[in-house]
Amino acid sequence: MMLDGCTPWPAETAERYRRAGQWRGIDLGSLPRAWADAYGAATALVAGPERISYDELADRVDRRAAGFVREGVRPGDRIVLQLPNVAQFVETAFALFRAGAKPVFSLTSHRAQEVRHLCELSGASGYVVPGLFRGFDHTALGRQLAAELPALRRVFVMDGTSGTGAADGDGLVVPLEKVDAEPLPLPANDPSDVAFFLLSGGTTALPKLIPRTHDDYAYQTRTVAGQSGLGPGSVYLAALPVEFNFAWGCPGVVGTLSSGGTVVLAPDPTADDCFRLIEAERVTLTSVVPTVARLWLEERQWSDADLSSLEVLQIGGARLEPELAARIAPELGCRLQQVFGMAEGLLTMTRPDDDPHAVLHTQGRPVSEADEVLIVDPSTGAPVPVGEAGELLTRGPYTLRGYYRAPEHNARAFTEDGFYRTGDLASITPEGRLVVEGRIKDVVIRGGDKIAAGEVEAHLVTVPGIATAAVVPVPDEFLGERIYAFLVSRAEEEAPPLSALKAALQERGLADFKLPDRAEYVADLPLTPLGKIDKKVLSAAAADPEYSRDWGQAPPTPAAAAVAPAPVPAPTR
Ligand code: J2J
Repeated sequence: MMLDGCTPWPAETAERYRRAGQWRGIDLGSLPRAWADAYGAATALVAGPERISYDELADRVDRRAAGFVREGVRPGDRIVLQLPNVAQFVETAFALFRAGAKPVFSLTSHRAQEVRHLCELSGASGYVVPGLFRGFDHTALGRQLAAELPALRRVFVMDGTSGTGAADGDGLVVPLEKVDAEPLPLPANDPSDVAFFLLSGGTTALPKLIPRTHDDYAYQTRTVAGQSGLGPGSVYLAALPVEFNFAWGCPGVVGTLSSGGTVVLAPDPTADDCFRLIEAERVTLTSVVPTVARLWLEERQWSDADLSSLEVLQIGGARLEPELAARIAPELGCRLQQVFGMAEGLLTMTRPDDDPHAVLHTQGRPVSEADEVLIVDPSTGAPVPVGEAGELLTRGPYTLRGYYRAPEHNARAFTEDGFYRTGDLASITPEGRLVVEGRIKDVVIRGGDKIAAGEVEAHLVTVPGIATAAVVPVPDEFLGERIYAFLVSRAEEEAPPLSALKAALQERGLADFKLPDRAEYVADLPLTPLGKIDKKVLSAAAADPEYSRDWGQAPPTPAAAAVAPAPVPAPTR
């Protein structure tokens, strides 16, 4: 039985995946103990000065799971999990699986807007926070949300950090280290039920939740780990935040642990930290977004770190320029693996035996023989000839059949026969390799972070003085894309400058990575023949200051006033 609000695979499809051995009836909560039985004293996790064996990890997971049960966490409960790359992330996620609860993975950069939405949508009964982290008081946010949302009964605060009113005895705030009790015999999870929720990169004003089942995620991680040749000698560096599907399960943390390897958690993806860890821990595999790869290449010229252990660098999450791709092997001394993926499911990767041209210019083949991929004309839905670009549609044993509690959106995001409309434009080579050509979804991919234009627009129009807002990506050499906002101000009211807009959005509690990089006021917005805002025209205008802002309409009304861009921030991924 699947959790209410989720869409199961049709029974005969599920049966097919079981018969083919893709779904093997695995409960993610049982994995740490199974791994301990297989790999015992070997090092599972390296986090800061700590080295945690498989035995120790399983013991901690058992104790924490019992601790959660003692704190009132019940099977089926949703718990928002917002921790950085620390051992507690891994321990807590598996302890929640073990207790039958369903973690909802949140980014540490999420603020009140995002976390409130995640708590509300999931009906979360708990929120796990890092206390005071990078200057933000997550415990205070937890208190505020608990006051607003009756379902939210506990805020669990990570060990060793502080925050407003941590553990002051009112029973709401509980230190994570106290979530610890004598192990209990706990019931197993139904492998076809939801294990946890990932956040969608989104296309709508409100982010969506992606239910991932025990069986589908176990299959994804096992398959990718197998294809990546992972084994007990492998050392995976989690350079990206572990709540990102790429770092958690592609093969990432879960795939590496399933193979008896060692996971090294990097506090952030900077070259300084990561090069030091690659050298010290003899890392063999890591995964980054193109922006991080570019930073590493720049830094490589100044660093004498020994990176000779690194065999494979996976790059994915955003378009990889062939020019950057070509620099990886010669300058970092490792093999490049291109990865195209999505929290919703489908993963494609280049393989070790692919010819060099395919590795540089394609995103490789789907990881499962059961992945079904269609390229269709976005307006008619008809398949396009091989080699031509169209919208990528997919279904398969680890691709969702519906977002959580989103029936109306699901009716648009899936075809009647269950294919997920990815919103990506792609083509397939005659050899069956995917080439990402662009996208039709209304999303900005800024250094690997996904920002739904509609979400930022919905916040911008709440700022006094703003009548209409349209957000589009603008190409950027360093981040790939930046966020460009076209705005129409209200007559008689002062048009707020970019700094005031950002301050207003931050004040509303929107995560920093979603703030516009540039704002331009225009007299009106261009419309398509159907009367929708013409984002193609706006994207062209954002990229070219000379582009006429009269949008081909008469009479021309310039009134454009560009505001200076922000300084380059460090990428969060
Ligand atoms: C162009 N665009 C890409 C690529 C993803 C592995 C790797 C990435 C993700 C991920 C992931 C791209 N070239 N190589 O979950 O396990 C864009 C597409 C896609 C969206 C999904 C994984 N790789 N993209 O990035 O859910 O637009 O997952 O639909 O964050 O990123 O974003 P997300």
